Amino acid sequence: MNEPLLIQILTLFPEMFEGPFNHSILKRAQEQRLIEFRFVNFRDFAYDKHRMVDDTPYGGGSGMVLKPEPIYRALQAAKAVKPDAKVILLTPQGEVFKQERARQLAAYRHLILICGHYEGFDERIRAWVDLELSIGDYVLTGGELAAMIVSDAVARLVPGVLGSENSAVHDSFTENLLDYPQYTRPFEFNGMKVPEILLSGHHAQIEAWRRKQALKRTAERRPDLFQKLVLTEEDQRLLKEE
Ligand code: 4F9
Repeated sequence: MNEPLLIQILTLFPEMFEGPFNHSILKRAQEQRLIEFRFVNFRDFAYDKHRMVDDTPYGGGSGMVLKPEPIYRALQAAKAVKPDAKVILLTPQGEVFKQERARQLAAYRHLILICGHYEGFDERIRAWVDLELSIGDYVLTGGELAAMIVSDAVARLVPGVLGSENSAVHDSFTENLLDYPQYTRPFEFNGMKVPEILLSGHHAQIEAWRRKQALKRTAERRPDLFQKLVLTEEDQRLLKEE
């Protein structure tokens, strides 16, 4: 039995994670001991009598800034649990999180995610992290939701979490490609029918149709992804059809 992937999350609000992490696939993955989540509240590492985690900014200005000491101590404690942690800070200033990075992180045995909160954090915190990640160009109320998204995307790539059918899902053939359209029963609903090809039983033709739909959809909706694709001759032929 493999050791689970340990994801430790440094946050002032561990309760925020209870919903997303305790349902469905992430719940099962923890029960199966494929992944383990631990929460470190860095307020527990603030040693003054008011357990202060933030303070006013040097140089003036509005808002509060997270102090370095509680986060530093919490990080030392988290690192002591298991060697070779990859330490990640969630911030809009980080590398934009993509599937390729999720795949790389799923190969680690220990991740530490640091969630900033309030109006910002002391710049010196940056020196202690291996990687800064952004989940997109918007500002959240804190890093917690970003940490949940990163955790979810990484966890589903850990072998066993999605079951055996998972392995083929992220091969080079489907990378950077949007999904093809899918249908289930009934055959007709509100006058809308399922494409006949899907009922034909011709496996090869169905695969070709799906590939074509995925390529066309990617070209139309995500030209940025489409230009990264390495098209086969068959792909080019499919794209030229009608
Ligand atoms: C983190 C936004 C990662 C996007 C952290 C406020 C954040 C964020 N991606 N916003 N704190």
